[in-house]
Amino acid sequence: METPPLCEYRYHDGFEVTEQMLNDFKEQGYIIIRNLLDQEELQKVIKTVDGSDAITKHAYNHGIDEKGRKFDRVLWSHPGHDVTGMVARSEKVAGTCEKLLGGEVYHYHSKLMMKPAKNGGTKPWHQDYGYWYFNGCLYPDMMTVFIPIDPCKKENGCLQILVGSHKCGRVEHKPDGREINADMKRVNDIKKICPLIYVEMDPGDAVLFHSNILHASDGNMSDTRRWAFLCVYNRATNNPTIEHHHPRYTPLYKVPNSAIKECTNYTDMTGKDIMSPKSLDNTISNINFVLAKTTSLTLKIHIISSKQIVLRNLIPSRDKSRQNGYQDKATADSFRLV
Ligand SMILES: O=C(O)CCC(=O)C(=O)O
Ligand SMILES: [Fe+2]
Repeated sequence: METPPLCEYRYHDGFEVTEQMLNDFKEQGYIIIRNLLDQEELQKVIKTVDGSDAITKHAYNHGIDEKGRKFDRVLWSHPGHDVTGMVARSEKVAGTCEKLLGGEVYHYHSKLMMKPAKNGGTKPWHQDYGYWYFNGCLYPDMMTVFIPIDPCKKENGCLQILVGSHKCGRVEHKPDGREINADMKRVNDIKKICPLIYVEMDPGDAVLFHSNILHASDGNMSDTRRWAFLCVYNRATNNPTIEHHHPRYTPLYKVPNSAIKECTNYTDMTGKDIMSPKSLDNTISNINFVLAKTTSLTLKIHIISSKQIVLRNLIPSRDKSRQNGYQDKATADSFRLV
């Protein structure tokens, strides 16, 4: 299968979402916008995420891969009023997503994905909607804007995408022994028809992708860490039916792009509602975090309410009739947590 040309564009003064961009997003499931943030904006974002511990003090291990490598993240519900919040509220980020999704969006969450150098973990194949479906989001009218903080290249585990795979619909997600991710048999079949691309980007570039696109990233054994800032949006018309750990419809106060440069708040994270993975009985970050903390395949997961969990048996089954290998009521419940 030939690698298709990238659906890539460059940000410039007077940037507009074109018919071609809409068509690429619809048909291929993603677009890349080079230089979405200019140098000045990017430096402000870097100062906010890396100039103090205001954000990184909330980091937790998002998963340990089969080679023991780790991947940390910080996740927050609302944009807040610091520089990262201005980016998430900006016309060029949020407004572009509104055009691509065809209507008003709200901020579903943002996150800093911190893949360390030398020992950075993988993110296995998944669709974001593979998780968000279980949060009561009835439509896959959701998307992510992935903005590298560091160069994201093949060597340090950049994002990989199966082009056009969003058209395959929601793929089953199930525990792979470590985490809950897409059914690899299905992914391998999809790989035969949807070309795999490595989305190599420089800091300030962005890839905007549909919630049903299959994506993954490799481990990082290189000397360069791979951090990225991701903003996630949901259509206002897709208010989740379930109260869960990400926000239901909350109007997004958008700002002009100039607000990014005008913002001088690098440290006050008030209003972001940053997740604390330490409080299992309040907002648990996600099931992959829980899985990462356990050493055994025998897990106990119980959801007492949308805000309280304990572990219930998720036992690998030897029973051939349960080909998934897991008892699945708990699996379905646990998806709500991602
Ligand atoms: O940062 C990455 O490599 C992938 C992150 C991702 O896909 C996610 O958090 O859903
Ligand atoms: Fe993802």
